[in-house]
Amino acid sequence: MPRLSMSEIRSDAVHARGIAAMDYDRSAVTPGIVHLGIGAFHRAHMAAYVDDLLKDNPSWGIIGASLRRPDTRDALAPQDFLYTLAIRDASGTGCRIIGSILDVLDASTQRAQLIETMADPAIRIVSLTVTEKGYCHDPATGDLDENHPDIVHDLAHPETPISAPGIIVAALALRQQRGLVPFTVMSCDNLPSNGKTAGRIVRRFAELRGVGTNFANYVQTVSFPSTMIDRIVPATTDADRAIVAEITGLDDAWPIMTEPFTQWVIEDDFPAGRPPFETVGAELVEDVEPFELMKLRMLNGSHSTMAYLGYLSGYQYVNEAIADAGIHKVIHGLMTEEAMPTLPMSRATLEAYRDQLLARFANPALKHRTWQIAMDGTQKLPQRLLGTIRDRLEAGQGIQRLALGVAAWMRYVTGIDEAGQPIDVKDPLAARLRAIADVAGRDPVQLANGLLAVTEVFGTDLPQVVTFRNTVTNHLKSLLENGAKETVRRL
Ligand code: CS2
Repeated sequence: MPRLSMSEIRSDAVHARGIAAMDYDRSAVTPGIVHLGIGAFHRAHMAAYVDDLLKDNPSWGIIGASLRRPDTRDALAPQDFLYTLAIRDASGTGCRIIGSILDVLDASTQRAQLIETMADPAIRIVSLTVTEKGYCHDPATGDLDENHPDIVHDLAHPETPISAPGIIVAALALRQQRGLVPFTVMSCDNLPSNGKTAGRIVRRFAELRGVGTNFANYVQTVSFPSTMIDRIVPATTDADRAIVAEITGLDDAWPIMTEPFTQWVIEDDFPAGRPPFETVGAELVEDVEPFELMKLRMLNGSHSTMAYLGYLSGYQYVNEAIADAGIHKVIHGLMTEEAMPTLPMSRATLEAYRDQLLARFANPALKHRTWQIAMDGTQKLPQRLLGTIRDRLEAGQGIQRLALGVAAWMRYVTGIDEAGQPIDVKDPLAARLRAIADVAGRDPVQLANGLLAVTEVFGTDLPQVVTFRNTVTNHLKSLLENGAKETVRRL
């Protein structure tokens, strides 16, 4: 089978299959955006929006960068950085070829080139999907973690940074030296007020780097619009590669599988200019926060709760978990009774959003693994479940289902499943969590106490709230004694 490439997509065979591919002249496209974290999520979401607008706005091509591994570059370089986006649901799979990514740099071997590219006057936006942990922050407070090994490294070696804040600040310093206006930094990660968080972290890093008042003032002028980004993107498998090859007749080393739904809400604050994102379906607004809160608390809060309960119940995929009547009821209740009353939108809007989410979770073609979502719980819990819990406790309201989500995470990070088999817990704090679990054994009180003392997750306030501590501990006791399915059934 021929490899996907610019010449292959012009072939009659591909035309005959009716595969949509770039309605623009790719050779006329020039870069305007550098994207840090060129993973599956970016390629299913922002890169597709940009692909839609290049026809009329060819100066907004994307240079992608991966901060840790060369795998995306290695997969895409031999295919002219093209890839297939496969959109799947029960009715079938539709493929299109995306060409908006013009190059991919691997920061670990091409760092100088990446920073130089970011300092190019043509680059007006630096966007990010580096995942929660890529911000090197304390998830509970949202402040830069000054003891984070990558930050310690970057402060000692500011010219050869490895962290996202370090790379951004190095590029900004170069732009300032050259008398260029700064680029806009657009976070596309699942963090509360992601723009504000990115801004706080970059400014603090710049301050610690200490390159003078002028630079501090320059960094103050950088804008950090917040965005709410939404599309479910499971990790690509070999089975997916085979499905895509069968449809397109081309060998794509790294196609991206996603759902039909997509949403992007962007704060309109781009002093250095931006492409007309609104012409391709994005919503440009003054304040993204209500949208972000709704998404984090309803979609992501449900996702994490389903991931832990589902995994422990033996469900490999989200659609299997949500098909379980007990889990469905917990998730429906978590959204309706516990999350929705904390959100500023109208009841009708929230109900429609909830129903749409339940249908999206049930998409049988997505094959979204519970294990994938279970990853990095320490970075996700604060904004997905704990913020909602804080608001409800303050208002004297119940937290049964949210607390079950937290307890299921605690049970999951013990690293042993209900059949006594090891769980591959992926988390920056995995070793610490495991050590706590090993000391506590199967004692729910000790386990809950040990994990609640992880202040990066729970802060210093929540562990002191007796209702919270007791509700979580009772659920954890039941999870350990009766298992996840039975605990869900009883709730
Ligand atoms: C998921 C998200 O992996 C996860 O933690 O909850 O990636 C989710 O699929 C996206 O936020 C959907 O927009």
